[in-house]
Amino acid sequence: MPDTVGGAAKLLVVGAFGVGKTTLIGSVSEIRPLRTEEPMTVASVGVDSLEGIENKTTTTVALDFGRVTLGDTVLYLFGSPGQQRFWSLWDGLAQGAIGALVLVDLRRLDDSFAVLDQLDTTLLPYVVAINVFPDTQLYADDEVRQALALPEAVVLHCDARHRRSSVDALITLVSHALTCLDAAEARI
Ligand SMILES: Nc1nc2c(ncn2[C@@H]2O[C@H](COP(=O)(O)OP(=O)(O)OP(=O)(O)O)[C@@H](O)[C@H]2O)c(=O)[nH]1
Ligand SMILES: [Mg+2]
Repeated sequence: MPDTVGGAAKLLVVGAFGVGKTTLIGSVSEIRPLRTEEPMTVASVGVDSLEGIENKTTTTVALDFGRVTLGDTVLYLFGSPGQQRFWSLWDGLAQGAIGALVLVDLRRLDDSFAVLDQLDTTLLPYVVAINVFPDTQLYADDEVRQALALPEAVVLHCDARHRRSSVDALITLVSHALTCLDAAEARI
């Protein structure tokens, strides 16, 4: 790595089907993101709901990968597929990560519970990022925490299409992950 790089960290971007994971990694990545998009076919009708995301024509079948440098730190971003049928990939994706950004679509909040359960198996620190769509009804952060049954969770709002907003979400995640790491070290 060049001398200008002070450190590097791996982050996960997770969330239910169609919440904007690929969009977020694409909006922040300084390299052309690696994508594994495949067209959605009639086979997914009735399985993957497109309610609220009617323009979506492809889905991630393995992972997204991107890179962004913030200050002197390089962040490697790994996005997971949204559907449970692809979750065998999670173990490899989570290895070595310091934290996870959990993207949530408040219009389809129920879809997020399975992701949060899966995330629990990794023991990674995470923050909940509400990806705001035009018809998203907004709630206070405490209401979101209550609805997700996560009273302690860090909650933020973002627009995954916009770099600044996505960068802010990642900064919040890194800061939270480092706080958790410090707390874990202090306990040793
Ligand atoms: N209005 C709005 N649309 C968004 C936003 N983020 C994503 N979209 C749209 O929502 C759709 C889903 O985005 P993706 O990035 O493919 O979602 P994903 O989570 O990667 O989906 P899967 O990998 O299939 O689970 C796309 O049509 C995006 O253009 C957002 O912040 N606002
Ligand atoms: Mg995707």
